[in-house]
This record gives sequence, C-alpha cells and structure tokens, in this order.
Amino acid sequence: MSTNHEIAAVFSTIADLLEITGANAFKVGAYRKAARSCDDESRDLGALVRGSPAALDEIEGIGQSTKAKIIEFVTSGSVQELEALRAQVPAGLPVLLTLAGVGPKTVRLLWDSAKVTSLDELRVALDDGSVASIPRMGAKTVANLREAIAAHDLAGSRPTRVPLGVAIPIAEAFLARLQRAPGTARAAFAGSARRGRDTVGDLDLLVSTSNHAAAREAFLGAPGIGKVLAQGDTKCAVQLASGLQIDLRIVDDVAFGAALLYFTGSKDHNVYLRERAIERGMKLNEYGLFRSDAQSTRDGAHVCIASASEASIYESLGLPLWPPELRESHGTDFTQAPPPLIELADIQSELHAHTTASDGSLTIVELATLAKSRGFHTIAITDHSKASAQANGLSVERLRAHIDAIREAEATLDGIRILAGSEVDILADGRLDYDDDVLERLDLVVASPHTALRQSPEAATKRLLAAIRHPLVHILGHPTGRIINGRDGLSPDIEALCVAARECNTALEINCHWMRLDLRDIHVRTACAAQCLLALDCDIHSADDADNLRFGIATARRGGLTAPQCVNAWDAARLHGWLRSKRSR
Ligand code: DGT
Ligand code: CA
Ligand code: CA
Ligand code: ZN
Repeated sequence: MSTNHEIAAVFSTIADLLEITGANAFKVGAYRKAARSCDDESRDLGALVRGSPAALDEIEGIGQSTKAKIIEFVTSGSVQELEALRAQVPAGLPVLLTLAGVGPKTVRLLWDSAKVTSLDELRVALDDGSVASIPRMGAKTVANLREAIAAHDLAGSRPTRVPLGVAIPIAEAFLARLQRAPGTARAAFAGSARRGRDTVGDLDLLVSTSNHAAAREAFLGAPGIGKVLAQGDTKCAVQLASGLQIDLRIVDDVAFGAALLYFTGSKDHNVYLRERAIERGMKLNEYGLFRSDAQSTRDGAHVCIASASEASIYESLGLPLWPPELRESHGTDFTQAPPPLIELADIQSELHAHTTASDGSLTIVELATLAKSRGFHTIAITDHSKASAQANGLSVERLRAHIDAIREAEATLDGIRILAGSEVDILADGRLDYDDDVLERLDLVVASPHTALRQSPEAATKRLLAAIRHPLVHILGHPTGRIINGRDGLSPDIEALCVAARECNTALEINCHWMRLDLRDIHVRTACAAQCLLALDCDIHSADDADNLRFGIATARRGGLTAPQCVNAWDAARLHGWLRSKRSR
C-alpha cells in the first residue's frame, strides 16, 4: 500500500470508529473527505511531509487537525487518535462493517441494543432472536444481516471456525434434547470441542439408543436449523442458520466407547491407536477393538475385545487412559502416564475482576458474593487503571477511595477474602500506568497490555518483560491481547517471557473469556515446560463471565497444566504468602 492509501485508510477507519461510537456527523464527514483527498492526491504525502509540509495546506479537504495526523503518521507510523478509538470499540466490532449493506449506524445499534461485539456474537444474537427484538430493527434488516453473513462466509473472508464458547452451549442444548428422547442411553459431544480446542470447525455429537428414529427426530427438530444435510439411520448432519455444522452419530450402547474414542480424535491420535492395535494383532475402528487373527471369528465376525468404554479400549491396547485435551500429535509418548491435569474443581480463587467503578456491572459486594458461591476463598478486585479511559479507568484519587471501599466490604463480609488490586495498563514502552508508591498499596497487581497491540515482536517482548520483571507485579494479564476471529494481538517471544516469569515468580494469565483464551494452548505448553506460574482468571465484567472458567481450564489442560503450577488452585495461605512476597510491608 502506498503511503497515501495508508493514510486514507487511517482516516476512513477513524471515521468508521467515530460513527460507531456516535460522534457528530460533521466530524465523521471531515475524516471521510480527508480520506478521499489523500486517495486522490497524486504527490506522495510522505515526501511532502519531509520536504514541504506547508504544501499540505493546499490540499482540498485537509484541515489543521487532519494535517497534524498526516505528519504524525509519516513521522511515527501510527496515529494516537486511531489507537484511542480502537481501544474504545470492541476489537471484533469493526469487522461487521465488512458485511454487505451494513454501515456504522447498524453496527452501533447492534452494539447498543443487543450487546453484539463480534461477528460470532451477531450469529448468536440472530439465532436467539435478540436482534429481531431490537425496536428499530425491521424484519428486512434482520434478513439482510443473515444474507450478508452467508455471503461473507462464502467469500471466505472470515475463518469459519467457531469459538469454543459459542459452540459448547449449542452442543449442550442439542445433548439435552437427545437425552430426553425415548430410548437414549448415553449422549456426548466429541471432536475438537471435547478436546477443548479454542475454536471448532464443526460439532460432532454422539448418542447411543435403542430407538434410532426418536434420536433422529429429536436432533432434526431442534430450533435454529438452517439446512438438513443428511438424515440416515446412523448419521445425521445439519447446518444452523448461523452457519455452524453439526454432525450426529447414532450408535448402539455397546459401541458407545469406541465411537466416542473415534469421533473425539484427533485424526492423528486415531492413526496412532489403530497402528498400535495392528502391531498387537488387533483391529480398531469406530465399532470397537477386535481380534484380527483368522481363528478368532465367531459366526464369521471378529471377536470384540472392548467397545463399551474408552477406558477399556486404552487398557486393552496396554495404554493409560489419555484425557481428550492431550489426544493430539505433539510427539507425546502415550505409553507413559499422562500428567494429572488441572480440573475445574481445583480452582479456589478469582484474581481478575472488574466492578462498576470501571467497566464492570457488579459491585464489590456482589463480586465477593459470587466468588463465595463458587466456593472460592479469595476474590481480587482489579479495576482498570487511568490510561484505560474508555473503560472508565481509575485516577489515583479514585483508586484510593476504591481501596477504602474494598477494605470496608472485607470487614463486613465473612467467609471470603477480598483483595484490593488493579488491572494496570502496560504502556507501549513497558512502563506501568501507576507509580510504584500507588502499586505498593495494592494487595495484587495484574499488568495487562490494552493498546499498541500491533507493535513489533521485539518491542512487545521488551514491553512485556518489563512488566514481568517489575517487582510489584503479580500477574501478566492476557499477555498477547488477541481476540479470536478479531485480532492477532502481540507476538512476543513467549519462551523468553516464561523464563523471566519463572525467575521473577510472576504468573502468566490464561484469560478464560472464550474470545481471548490468551495465553493459548501452545503458549501454555511452553509455560509448563519452563515451569513458571500460571493464573486462570475470568476477567469478570458481569456475573455470566464466571462461567467461562471451563474454557480456560480446557486451554490449560491442552497445555498440560497441573494444579500446583496454577496460583488459583493454591489454598489461601500459600496464595496470600506469594502475594505478600512482592510487597515490602
Ligand atoms: P474440527 O471439526 O475441524 O474442529 O476438528 P475435529 O477434530 O472435530 O474433526 P472432524 O469434525 O473432521 O472429525 C471429528 C473426529 O472424527 C476427528 O477428530 C477424528 C475422527 N475422524 C474424522 N475423519 C477421520 C479420518 O479420516 N481418519 C481418522 N483416523 N479419523 C477421522
Ligand atoms: Ca468437529
Ligand atoms: Ca465433523
Ligand atoms: Zn480485565
């Protein structure tokens, strides 16, 4: 892209984002006009800035403010105002503007009225009727949105993989229907969803039943189906209106374990198991593990060794039972015992949560009550710091008052420790958003990157290392800042971060929100190998967010995390001891 096009793109993005945030039409129009002017300008704006910046004044449609931004872009490579706007608008939202016929006004309406912040959330909101129930949203607009999404997917302009957090609730709704069908023995989801991948290509469901027709009817009768792709006696497949495909296998209960094993995969793991079976004179397929020698047939069929449960099949292959999350091909030695992976029940604290003081929807007491109801011993209140102005980050003065309010809540509530913390912005150069004397007063500091998420890997590594090594920081929050299907975020040298984290006793966060899951699975593997501490936190903004823990657990398990390495799995004494170890008093 030429410099002129790049600057034009900056201005039109600013205009889009301004319009989404509801800025006045005059300002938006000025940026659009400036964008056109830059596109149409025959001279190179970079050369103009360096040679004769006064010439910018002659360009029709460029005023004082846009001129300053052209100079800023040419000299620094970025524009502050754009960065600030990006931080204000959810990262997944601008993509909606690429949908045919969808402009900033519609996007704003979807965001305001249906809380849609990404294409995936729009799919869900279309399916569950929350878009249709927006007062100013006509039936025609709803139909247009569906068509635009379908066209968008067809054009391949978007990865069609669906976030785990969107897929799992759908899978569970289907399973509930199947479980209610007459004749059903067992029902489960398999495939990448069961292996806990952060996104799924499609859903794979499995049901064992004495009544195939009833299971089929229960499946095909579910709401939200756009198209039936197959409807056989043992195999059905549908595509939801949102685009997600769901495969169903209907089996006899005696073969449930073999089918579950087969359809859980991964494909590579299946190949490994099948080869091991062959080496041992057996045959493995989706119906069971069989003897393969010619003498072992009964009534012409091979004798079945195991099929009802996964455990019996692994055992007959002389292997320990491997958890689905580790059934991948990373050079794992499957003859060894798998590590005792962390489980949901191991988690005893939440160390990243926002209140109404910044951008959360719960009060301190409501958050503490929520944490208590989960059986946690500790909750940390970590509202945003002042640089996160878009999230109503706290000035030092407001933070002081907030700490007092937290201490007061702790004195009144029994059975839960409430920590005064902060989610402090890591500025682009690695400095933190509060001074040390402020941080020192906090029980816990989560340091997170929120802006400048496109800096170079070298700059990102330096920036995050500075936060990890800061003596007052306990946890590095969502280290890369990626948003699934939204933005890639930073690409720091993860191994270097993990080594430093271990040295400094700083924990790296697995943010459990299904749009983040950051650190991601492969990063967690690196962290486990480096033996640094990890935190598993929900970054709670509303009560529902606490339910995202399961997705973080899935990512943690895929990385091989065991409970002792996770600070949230520690008892109160150990956790608070670690927190105090980074405080002088
Ligand atoms: P996805 O849907 O792309 O997120 O990934 P999966 O792993 O769910 O893949 P999917 O839906 O194509 O198939 C589900 C499982 O079925 C897969 O994990 C293993 C098994 N499977 C499917 N096709 C094959 C195959 O050609 N060979 C073997 N060995 N297994 C297969
Ligand atoms: Ca699948
Ligand atoms: Ca499939
Ligand atoms: Zn947060």
